[in-house]
Amino acid sequence: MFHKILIANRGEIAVRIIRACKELGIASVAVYSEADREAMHTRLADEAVCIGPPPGAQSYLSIPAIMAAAEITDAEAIHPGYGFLAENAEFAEIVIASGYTWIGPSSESMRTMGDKVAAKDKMKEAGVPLVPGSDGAVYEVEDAKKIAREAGFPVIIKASAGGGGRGMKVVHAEPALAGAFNMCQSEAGAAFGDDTVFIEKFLEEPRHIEVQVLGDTHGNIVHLFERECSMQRNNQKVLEEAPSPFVDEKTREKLCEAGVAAARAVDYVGAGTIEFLMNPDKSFYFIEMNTRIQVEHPVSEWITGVDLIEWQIRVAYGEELAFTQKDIKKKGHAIECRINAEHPFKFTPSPGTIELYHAPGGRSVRMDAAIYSGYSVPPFYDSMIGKVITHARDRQKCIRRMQRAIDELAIIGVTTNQELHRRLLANPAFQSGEFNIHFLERWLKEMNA
Ligand code: MV4
Repeated sequence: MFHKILIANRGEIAVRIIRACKELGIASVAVYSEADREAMHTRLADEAVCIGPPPGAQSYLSIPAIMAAAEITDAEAIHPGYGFLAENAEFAEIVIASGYTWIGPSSESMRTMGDKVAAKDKMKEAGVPLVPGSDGAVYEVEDAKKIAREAGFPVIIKASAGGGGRGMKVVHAEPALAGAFNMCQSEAGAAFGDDTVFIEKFLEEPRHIEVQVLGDTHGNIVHLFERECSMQRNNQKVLEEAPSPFVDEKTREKLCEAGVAAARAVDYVGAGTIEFLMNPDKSFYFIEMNTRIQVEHPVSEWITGVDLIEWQIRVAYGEELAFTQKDIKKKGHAIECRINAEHPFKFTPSPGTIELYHAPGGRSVRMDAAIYSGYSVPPFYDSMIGKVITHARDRQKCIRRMQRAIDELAIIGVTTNQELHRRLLANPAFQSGEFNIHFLERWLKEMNA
């Protein structure tokens, strides 16, 4: 096994990875910005190297600074976590070319999935269902019109280099198409240095459901069932759960099989997520693949008993998965509430010093966070400061347990979205499982009105 791993990240995910290293007997190296001298990941790792000034671009996104830290500490492998450089194929290539192990998929997998047109091409070949629309890139307004008429309005124009909600335009009728098409093209060129766009039928009331997969270097790929991720605002998930309350066993089988087929199509190694949109009639379509560990991975860990970070490390070392698909059983229900340092209804960031932190505990409650009493939340990064995860035999018990955990959580000194979670967990639409990607934004608007 590896003797030493460098974690190219911060916050709760850096802490999660350091904890996994300790349990595997692997030494950990934290990298930290000048704003993170007192951060939890800096303190918990066996070694810590300062990599630059607070802004991400000068620290957690600085490839030279991170490579230098790996060299001076003699680390053998680099775990990128999520965000920052996690889906940067060039970084993965530099890591490998410099003689380190990349704890993640091949740079080829990352590059294919990062290019949404190339990704959809591969998925088509693999028989994974795609949203009706253009077969590949669209370059001319006239072609865009033809494709949109065929698919039927509304349509959505997406940047091939975009993803995660960036570089998209919805068009409701033909008169708006040319303007939106040209705008999407030029904005994509400016934002990503690639003006390639494609067109899909716009699904109006879908759910966002994703499949967790795990592959090794021996050609084995398994899924860890699906996660329901529809509870979001501005493309930021707020609460996730597994399994999805909307997915029946027959749909689950097809969905998870499609997830494995998608991963197999790019010879996927490591932990990955296939995102699908699911219509009210339960038809589902691939939209993109995330080639990294995700924030919400603990809900999949809890319903399957698989430690995803441990297996990311093991398969990166070359180990074969110690279980097959039939060994992976789905047990009970898990929910994750993301705790953000922000106003619960205005969503304005609230950095500052945490005067008091008390984590919830008790049966089947997990808190993944990187905070402590006296810690100052820096203003330079994401507002997510932790996650509460609960598990129970069924969804209703899991909701009750989460309500209890959210009530127990105490964070004083910075404003958090704890009250949003309290209201959401009590909401009848959430409790019945009848919601889609629009629910949260509509509900917030309603509450304000
Ligand atoms: C869509 C869509 C409707 N129809 N594609 C947004 C994030 C990116 N992963 C894809 N997204 C969407 N693609 C078609 N053909 C609606 C969205 C979308 C969305 C998807 C998942 C979660 C939240 C969302 C919020 C707004 C729009």
